[in-house]
Amino acid sequence: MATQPARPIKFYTYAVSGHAHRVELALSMLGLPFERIEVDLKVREHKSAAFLGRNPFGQVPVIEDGDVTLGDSNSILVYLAKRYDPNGRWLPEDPQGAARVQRWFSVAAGELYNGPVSARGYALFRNKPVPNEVVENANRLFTLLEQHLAKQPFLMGAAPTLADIAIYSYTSLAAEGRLSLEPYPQLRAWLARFEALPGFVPMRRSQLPALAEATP
Ligand SMILES: N[C@@H](CCC(=O)N[C@@H](CS)C(=O)NCC(=O)O)C(=O)O
Repeated sequence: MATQPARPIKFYTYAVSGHAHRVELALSMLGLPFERIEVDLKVREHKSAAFLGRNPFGQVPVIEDGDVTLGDSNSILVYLAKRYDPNGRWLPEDPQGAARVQRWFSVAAGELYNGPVSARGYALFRNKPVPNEVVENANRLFTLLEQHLAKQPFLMGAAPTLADIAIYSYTSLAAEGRLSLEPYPQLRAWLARFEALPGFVPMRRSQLPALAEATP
């Protein structure tokens, strides 16, 4: 199996998108060459005919790797690991391991989306109070993660996997949704452990102040 693409992977992104940050983490942690292409959500470039041709859902992130075009962060994570991580370090092949990673992808698209992602949408992009229900959703998830990470260093056990990448970005951005991680020491320790991994890249923050009107 090729462990490097023939040409740099094209990575369509938006600087403050946590979904896109997941993909940037995977590209970087797998040591893959890539070319960043900024999609300006503020001018609705993601709804242009050209971009809809790449992703009919009109969302970042998207990658193009040779003749493969893919949208959706979690599906891109699976593709990159299956194609470029021959040892299955980031995505176990065994039925139970694969299913457990998928379960965290479901959490990323479900509980994480309805809690921390949504809170950030209200607070950062719409400058509105975060509804109590969203705060409760987030704290329910953080409590569950806190208990889970008290037993093991990473979500799947001793080593990091795609599950950690899928959950990391928006959890680390909790404060931008006016959510506190103060009551969750195990969760904060996991964030620090993840940030110490080779290839870790922080989200690029430089465009943040201009973002109030850029509603993902
Ligand atoms: N399921 C998608 C969700 C991606 C997503 O919500 N992207 C946002 C930016 S964080 C976006 O492009 N929003 C614009 C829109 O939905 O119109 C994924 O996991 O990649």
